Amino acid sequence: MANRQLIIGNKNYSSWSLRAWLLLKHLQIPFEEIRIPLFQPGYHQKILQHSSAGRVPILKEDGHTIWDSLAIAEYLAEQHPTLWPADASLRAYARAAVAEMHAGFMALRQELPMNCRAIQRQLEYSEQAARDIERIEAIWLQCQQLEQQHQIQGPWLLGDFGIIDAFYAPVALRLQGYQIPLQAHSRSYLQCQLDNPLLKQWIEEGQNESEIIEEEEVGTTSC
Ligand SMILES: N[C@@H](CCC(=O)N[C@@H](CS)C(=O)NCC(=O)O)C(=O)O
Repeated sequence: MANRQLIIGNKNYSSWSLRAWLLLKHLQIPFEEIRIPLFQPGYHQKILQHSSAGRVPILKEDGHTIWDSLAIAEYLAEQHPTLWPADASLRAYARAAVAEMHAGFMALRQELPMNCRAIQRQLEYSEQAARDIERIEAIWLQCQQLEQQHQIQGPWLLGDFGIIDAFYAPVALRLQGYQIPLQAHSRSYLQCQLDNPLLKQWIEEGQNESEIIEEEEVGTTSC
């Protein structure tokens, strides 16, 4: 069996870690999980022991190190091509949507941090964050339209669960946690994400963590 470790941050807060973890779990690939709680004294040194990039997630397999969530996803897809849609045009769309997530949506990422413990919170957010949410809803809608055109069944974005769904899973948590009003098509995809037993497992484990990162605690709890 391969010697494989996934180094992750706090389950409660680390959205990039969640993406890599979900893909490995979905593929039922065995791995040792090494959790480094972020922004605790000495955390950076601990990450540096695994990768000089100093960020999680990091996948270590049989002596090589992959230090970025998208690179980990692509690495897994080489062995498991079903992580991308089979059709070339859908695959290109999925890759573009994943690239947009990986490189963009800065306002959403900054203002609505992923926080598994944020349940029914209320939050004021900027116009830019609102535009990010609008854009995400447009991507999800176009995925559903493409599925119809290609006669593919949902409930995931472009066929079976894949990299695109892993990349938008933390977005679902953010939209749910801060009670963002959504169109019907987005609500049904959000529910599909929240019903995923693997995401449920991650959320539960995140909620049970003890560390608090004050900067990531935003919004107020409604009574
Ligand atoms: N582009 C990287 C981003 C990784 C990243 O920013 N990870 C955060 C946790 S979610 C981190 O390691 N933060 C620690 C720090 O900033 O010191 C990826 O996709 O993996």
